[in-house]
Formats: sequence, structure tokens, C-alpha cells
Amino acid sequence: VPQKQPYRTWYHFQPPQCWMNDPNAPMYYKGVYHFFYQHNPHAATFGEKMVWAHSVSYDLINWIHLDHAIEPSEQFDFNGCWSGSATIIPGKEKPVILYTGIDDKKHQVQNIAMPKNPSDPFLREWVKHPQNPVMTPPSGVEVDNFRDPSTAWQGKDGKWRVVIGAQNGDEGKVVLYQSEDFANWTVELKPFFASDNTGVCECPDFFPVSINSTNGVDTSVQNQSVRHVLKISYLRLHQDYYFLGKYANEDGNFTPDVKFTGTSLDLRLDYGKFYASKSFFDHAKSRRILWGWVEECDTSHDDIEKGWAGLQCIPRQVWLDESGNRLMQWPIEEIETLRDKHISIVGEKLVGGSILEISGITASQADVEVLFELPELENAEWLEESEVDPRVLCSEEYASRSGIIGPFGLLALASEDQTEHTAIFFRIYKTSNRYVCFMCSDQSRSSLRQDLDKTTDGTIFDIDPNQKTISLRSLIYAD
Ligand code: DQQ
Repeated sequence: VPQKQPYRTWYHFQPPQCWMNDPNAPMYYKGVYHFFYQHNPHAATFGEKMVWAHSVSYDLINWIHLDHAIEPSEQFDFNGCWSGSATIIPGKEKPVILYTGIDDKKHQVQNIAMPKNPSDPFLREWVKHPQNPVMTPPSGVEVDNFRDPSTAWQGKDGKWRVVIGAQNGDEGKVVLYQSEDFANWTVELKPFFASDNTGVCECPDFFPVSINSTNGVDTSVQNQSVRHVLKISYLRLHQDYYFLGKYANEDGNFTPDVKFTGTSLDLRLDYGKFYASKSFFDHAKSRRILWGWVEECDTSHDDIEKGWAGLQCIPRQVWLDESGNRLMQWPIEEIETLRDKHISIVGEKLVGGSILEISGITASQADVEVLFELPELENAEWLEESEVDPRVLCSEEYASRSGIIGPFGLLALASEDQTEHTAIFFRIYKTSNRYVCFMCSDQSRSSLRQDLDKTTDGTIFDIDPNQKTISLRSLIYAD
């Protein structure tokens, strides 16, 4: 690993060095936030024997890196300790981790790890349960596609339930297990969720969201005031999708409002680099917080040279929007404690085709809030929605083609001559019975280099015709 690690961000969570991927088992325990992650401590590439690295924080901003929490050591995790989640057992007030072990036969099995000393708020040492593995691939699940246990929840009958990602042939599955004592688990024959032709479902996350509040609730809450969310990371698409639906503990079924279609109608948590996300309930502030892995866009060769790869997103608070049809997300309030020098520009008129430069930003980290005041929406261009794929709309040509209301937005990380820049922009359209806003993050010009991953993506969402403003928040890091 190189001594100097160029382009480290500091703004986003990063290990001291080397490779990082999925967030694991985030939790709040005894006044401390815990964050574990998939880590290869030997190189800036995915490793043969992945470990669980561990960091702690009092504010989700400043982190203390501790020794690895879980490393391959036994038959049941000899070839790697892969993703998993924490559950805090009420009464005992003790966290338990369920994680995937790659065993000596390279089969995927689920294991338990417990803190050696639960009264240590940093939970420095973890011991593996004598009954490991507690789950092995059931019938109808491929032995190398059975992984990523979720946080468990407790039904009104007192039983624990947990979901695991899986695959059978081309079918993606989420399988449900139940247990009375958290050690002996039985599989439900009927999958909790299945999707055809998707391939494996990774890192399922299942949690309730309040119907009438931005507050979060604990994972076991089941009543009339919540709906449920099932999040799935589809490996084939490398995107995190979610399904809102109804969960009735009585029959153990989750009924999503809609099926997965494989089109832009499916709901996604993000339209940038964001994968294998995981949420947790922060009872200190009654909120649900979401973490997600920001995959590297550099080439592997570059990663090795710079000595690191991968970031975590800035943690986000997540809740159900008023319509009940989508999740809302916003960077946690603690990030605002990093604000220092303040630059404010008010009342600038944006003329079509022009660029307004925000001068005076010299810091390498910027927290940008822009409020765009909209003209009357009546004049918006017509969009034949059924014929439109937002990803195609996002193409560079389209971003720069002038319309009636838009494109307007930010050109972030622009080089002096603007040959390199990242455009985050909006356009407003009229459709048959409503107005919609198209939002795009266009990385196609983020670098002049050709060999990088420069994903460009976007989405279309409804906009209230009485809405007078659109606000955009961007947390930007520039080395
Ligand atoms: N990464 C982990 C797996 C998971 C995948 C291995 C998702 O457990 O399915 O590092 O990125």
C-alpha cells in the first residue's frame, strides 16, 4: 500500500487504507454509533478472504478505527466473512451479528458473532457462536448464492425472523427464517420475495416506515401506523431497488404494492454509485439512517496505485413521503456541523444557456444548497412519458439542448475551461394529466479519460403545479 494515498476524500467515510465495499451492521449502542464494513486489509482490490472492519463514532462524522471485528478463522468462515447485520436483543440489550461465512467448501452459510464484553461501549472484541453455522443453504437455493442476513425483527408471537438473499437459476429470492431463541433457525418453504430473471438478490433490508411522520421506527414495529419496505440489491444491475408493501406478521407474508418490472418504473434508492445499502434505527434521535457503498469509478490499476478503493455515502435519514409512494432521503443533520465559511448568492436570474460561476469556494469540501425558483409550469414542454427512458433522456446531447423550463442545475467539479464537469440538472415537462420533473446526474464529462466508469442516470418524478421552487443539495469533494 503506498504511503501517500492520493485523492482520499475525508468527507465520506473511508478506511485508513485499502479496499472497502458493503456497509455492515450499522447500529447505535450505549451512546456510540458502530459501523462495520467489508474490507480487504491487504490491497485496494476485492479480497480472497474478506474481513469485517470496525469503526465507532459519537456523531456519525468523526470516526475512530478499531481492530477488525470478525476475520476468517473457522471451518464455517474459512474463505471469508461476508455481509450481514446487527440486531439488538431487547431485554438483554445486547447486539448480535448475523453474517455470511464462506466455508471451507466455498459454500455460503450464516453465522452468529456476539460481543465478548457487552458492557464495552466500543464492542472491541467479538466471539463466534459455538453453534455456527446456524443456517446452511436450504433446498431450492444455490450453495454459492445464499448470503447477507438482514437485521432480525420480532413478531407479536415472540419469534425472531430474518431474511437472506438468494438465487435459484435465474430467479432471485429472499428467504425467510424463524427462530425462538436466535440460535436455532428454520426456513420457510415459501420465499419471502422472488423476482424472475433477475439473478441473485443481495443484501436484503426489511424495515417499517411511519405513515405520518419523518421519524423512524424500530425494525420490529408492526401496527397500523407503518408500512414496510423491502430493499434488494440486484447484483446483475448493480443497483438498489425497493418495494413498499404490506407486511402481515400473522401469515408472515410481505405483499409488495407492485412487482419488479425491470423498467424505469421500478423504485430505486439512488441513481448514482450506490449499492449494498443498509439501514438502522437510531433510537437516540428516533430516525432511520441509511448507509450505501459508493463503488469506485477508477480502474483497478488506478486503485492499486492510489492505495484505496471505495467510499460510503454520507449517511442519510430515510422516511416515507406524504404520498406514501416513495421514500425520502436527506443527509443527516450532523453533516452541517462541518460547515465553515459561508458563501451566499441571492436573486440571480438564470438566463437560458448561461453559466453563473460561484466564486470564492476554495475549500476542498463544499455543502451546496441551491433553490431554483420556477416560472409558470403551464408553458412546460410536452413529454410522451410512455416513450421515454430517463437514462436515454440523460444523454449528454440532451443535457445541453435547451428546452422551455430547463435544463437548469449545477455544473460541479468543473475544470477552468469546463471541458471536465459533472452536470446535475433538471427539466420540467407536461404530460397527459400532470407535470413531471426529470432529474439527471451526468458523469459523461466528469473526466476526459476514457477508461473510467462514467455512469449517467436519472429519474422522472411528479411535481406539484403549485410548487414554486426546486431545491438541490450537493455535498461535493474536490482534491
Ligand atoms: N458483497 C459481499 C456479499 C454481498 C456483496 C461480499 C454485495 O456478502 O452479497 O463482500 O456487494
